[in-house]
Amino acid sequence: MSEGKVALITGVTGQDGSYLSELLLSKGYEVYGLVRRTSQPTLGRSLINHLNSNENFHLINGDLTDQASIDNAFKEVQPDEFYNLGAQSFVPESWRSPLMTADVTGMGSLRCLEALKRNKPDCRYYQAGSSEQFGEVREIPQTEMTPFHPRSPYGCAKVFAFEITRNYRESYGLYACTGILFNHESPRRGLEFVTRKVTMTAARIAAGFDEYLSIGNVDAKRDWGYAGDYVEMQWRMLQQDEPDDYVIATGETHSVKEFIDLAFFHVGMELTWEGEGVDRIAKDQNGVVRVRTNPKFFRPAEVELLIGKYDKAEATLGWKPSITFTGLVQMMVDSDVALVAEAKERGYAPPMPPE
Ligand code: NAP
Ligand code: F7E
Repeated sequence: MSEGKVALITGVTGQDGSYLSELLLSKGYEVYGLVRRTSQPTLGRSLINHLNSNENFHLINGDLTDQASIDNAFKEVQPDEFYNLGAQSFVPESWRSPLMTADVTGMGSLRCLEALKRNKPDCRYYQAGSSEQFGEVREIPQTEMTPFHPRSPYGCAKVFAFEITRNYRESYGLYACTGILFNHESPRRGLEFVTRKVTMTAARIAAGFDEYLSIGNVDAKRDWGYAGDYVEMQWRMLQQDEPDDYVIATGETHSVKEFIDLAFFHVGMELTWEGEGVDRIAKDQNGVVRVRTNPKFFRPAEVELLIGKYDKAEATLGWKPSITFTGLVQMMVDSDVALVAEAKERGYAPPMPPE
C-alpha cells in the first residue's frame, strides 16, 4: 500500500524521528530527514547512524527557523507525507530560551504548513502535538475536547502549532492532523528528561559511578507510554479518509516517585523515602542516601497531573498501548545497565544526564 511513497521528516535525529524513520523504511518508503548543520557532522546523530547505509534514507539540510530551507526541501523531495517532529522539546529550556522555543516549536509549524501549501498541497501533514497543551488540566482524564491551559513557553508554542494546523486544514482543505501525544519514552529518550535521567543514574549508581540521584518534583504525575508504539499512530493518522486530531496516551498515570522506586528496585535497591518537598531524600536498604531533591530541578509553573483518554484513537486508528508501565521502566533500565557495562568494559565514561 505504501510502496513507493516519499516521506519528509523534521526532527529525524530525535527519539521519535529515529523510530518513525525505521517504521517508514520497513513499509517501503523513501525517507528524507531534515537536519540542521552542525560543526561536527557526525556528533549528536547517533540515533540515526544505523540508517545511513540504507539506500532509501537521505538527509537534507534545513532548519525550522528558516522558511527558505523548508521550501527548498519541499521542492526537492516532493513528499507524499510530511511529519513535523522537530522542536525545542525540553520544557525547562523553554523558560531559558522562550523566544527560540516559540520560533522553532510554534512558528516552525506555520513555516512547514506554508511550504506545503505553496509547493505540495496534496502532501499529508502530521504535527507533533503534546499533552503539555493541557497543562493545568481542566478535566481528568484529558481528551480531544479538553480545553488547553499550557504552563510553559513550550506548551504555549505547541498550542499555537495545534491551532494553526487546524486552521490551515479548515482554511485550505489540507490533509493536516495533530497527534496530541502524552509522554512517550524509550532507551533513545534524551538524557535530560526525567525517565531517562532516572534509569541512567540508577544504572550508574549500581555500577559505582554515582552515589545518588539529584531530582526535582517527584509528586508530578505523567501518562508514560512507549515511543515505538506512538510513532505507529503518527503514521496511521495520515492513512485515514479524513484528517483529524487524536489523543495518544495509555490511560494510566504514575508519579515520578513511582518511576524512581521501580527503576531502583530493578537494579537491586529498595528505597525508603523521608522528608517533604525540596527536603526529600530516599535511602536504600542499607541506609545509604540514593535520591536527593534539588530546588534547581523544580519548575516555575508545574504540570502536576496528566492522564489521557484514547477512546477516539482506539476506535478510529485501532490504537492500544503494547507495553505496561513496569515493562517500560524495565526496558529502559536494562538498556542503560547494558550501556554502562559496555563503557566500563571498554574503559570510557558512561553517558551522564546533564546537570
Ligand atoms: P527530541 O528527541 O527532543 O528531538 C527533537 C528534534 O527536533 C531533534 O531532531 C532536533 O534536531 C530537532 N530540532 C530542534 N530544533 C530544530 C530546528 N531549529 N530545526 C530543525 N530541527 C530542529 O524530541 P522527541 O521526543 O523525538 O519528540 C518529537 C516531537 O514530539 C517534538 O516536536 C516534541 O516536542 C513532540 N512531543 C514529544 C513527546 C515525548 O514525550 N517524547 C510528547 C509529546 C510531543 P537536533 O538533533 O539538531 O537537535
Ligand atoms: O518531566 C518532573 C518534571 O522533563 C516530567 C517532553 O517530551 O513530555 C515531555 O515533557 C516531570 C515534570 O517531561 C525532574 O517537573 C522531577 O513534572 O521528563 P520531563 P515533560 O516536561 O513532561 C511532553 C509531553 C512533551 O511534549 C515534552 O516535549 O518530571 N521532574 N525531577 C523532572 N524532570 C526533569 N526533566 N528532570 C528532573 O530532574
